[in-house]
Amino acid sequence: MSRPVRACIGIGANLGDPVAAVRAAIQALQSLPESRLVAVSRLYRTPAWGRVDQPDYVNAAAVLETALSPRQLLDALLAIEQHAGRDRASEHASGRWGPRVLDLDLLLYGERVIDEPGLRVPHPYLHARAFALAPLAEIAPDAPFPGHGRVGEALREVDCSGVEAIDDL
Ligand code: A4P
Ligand code: MG
Repeated sequence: MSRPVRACIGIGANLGDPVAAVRAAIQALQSLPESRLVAVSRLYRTPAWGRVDQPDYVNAAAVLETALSPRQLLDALLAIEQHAGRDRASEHASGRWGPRVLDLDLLLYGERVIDEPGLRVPHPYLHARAFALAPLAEIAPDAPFPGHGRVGEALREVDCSGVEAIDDL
């Protein structure tokens, strides 16, 4: 195994049973090859961002130590989404940032900056999204966030109203 890198994953869901979907995604992350799950945040209830005419989301974040390349990791995340029953065809009918049964985003991959077709890291909207930064800052406040200092610093720049950890689980 080549030298592992710390990768940060954002998890989100707002259709069906979102709490169960997020938990199942965490289980699936635990089983990824050449990877070790090193931290998982609490689950958060968050107001929908981007398009507000949809249910609240459940969001969480995870940190993996992985020897997978960024592209291999993204492909593995997309496979987990698909396994969860995500149907991109019907989602595209409802438009960008619409509701979904499970969404996994590669938020950070060490300190790498990647801009390739189908793969951008850091995730292009991470700096603007309290629903992703709040769970991530819970487990990795000092993670480097290229272009924005560290995760904890970026969190202080966003509006976190309505983003709340779910305690009664
Ligand atoms: N892609 C490129 N870079 C990445 C990356 N770093 N991580 C490509 C993940 N995917 C990446 O993804 C479309 C394609 O982006 C993937 O096939 C991959 O090749 P998608 O999930 O279908 O995204 P989308 O809906 O077309 O747009 P976008 O901006 O990627 O949506 P997001 O970021 O997934 O956001 N509000 C709350 N409160 N909580 C949420 O979790 N999520 C969304 C969706 C909107 N509002 C939300 C939430
Ligand atoms: Mg996504």
